[in-house]
Amino acid sequence: MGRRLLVLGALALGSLLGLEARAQNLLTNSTFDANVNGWSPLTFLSWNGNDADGSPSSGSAQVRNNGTPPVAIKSGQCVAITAGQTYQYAADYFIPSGQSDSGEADLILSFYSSSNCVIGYIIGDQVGGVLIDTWDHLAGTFDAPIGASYAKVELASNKLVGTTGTNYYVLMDNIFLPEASAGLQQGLAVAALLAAARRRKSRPGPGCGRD
Ligand SMILES: [Ca+2]
Repeated sequence: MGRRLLVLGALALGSLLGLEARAQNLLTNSTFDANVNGWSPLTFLSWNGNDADGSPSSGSAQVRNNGTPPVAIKSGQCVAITAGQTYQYAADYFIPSGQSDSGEADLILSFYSSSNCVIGYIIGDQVGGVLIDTWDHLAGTFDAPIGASYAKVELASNKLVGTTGTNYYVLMDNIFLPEASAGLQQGLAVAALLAAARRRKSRPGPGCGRD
């Protein structure tokens, strides 16, 4: 039985890793190939030709912050999610040097019960980075709480120290919020396969009483 379970587990893991690789991004215009359409508000957002992967045919989103520190300026997308599932979120960021203000690039994940992602806030999570003049990666994982039906992913230019009115800005690219988590689905699928194998083992059919 041990060998059968091992094979089943390996097959399940292989197929599930494939699922993760194919996981659909719930966000639109996440690589900013030509513009920043689809993100809101657009007031402090503009397209920048500096692409995280160095692609000449893509760019990134520039998030400007001319507020009085400490203050974060954000732009995001609201998408439907499933309560109880585990969600990963990730992005690349770049903070240019030579700015008179200092801060960080933040990626924020917030869960809501309402479809407008304005009212019905339940809980949120965020990751941030402060490296200068290099593309760096941000990533986090969070369980969608009971009662949540929508999630908002926001790009934020977070000015921590500086002067009022100065346009501190960060670039963000490759924003990723995959569909319901591979991790949890993988665990459930493996458990189901192992349970099925155990049921078959305990209910021998004609001519197959032993493994
Ligand atoms: Ca890009």
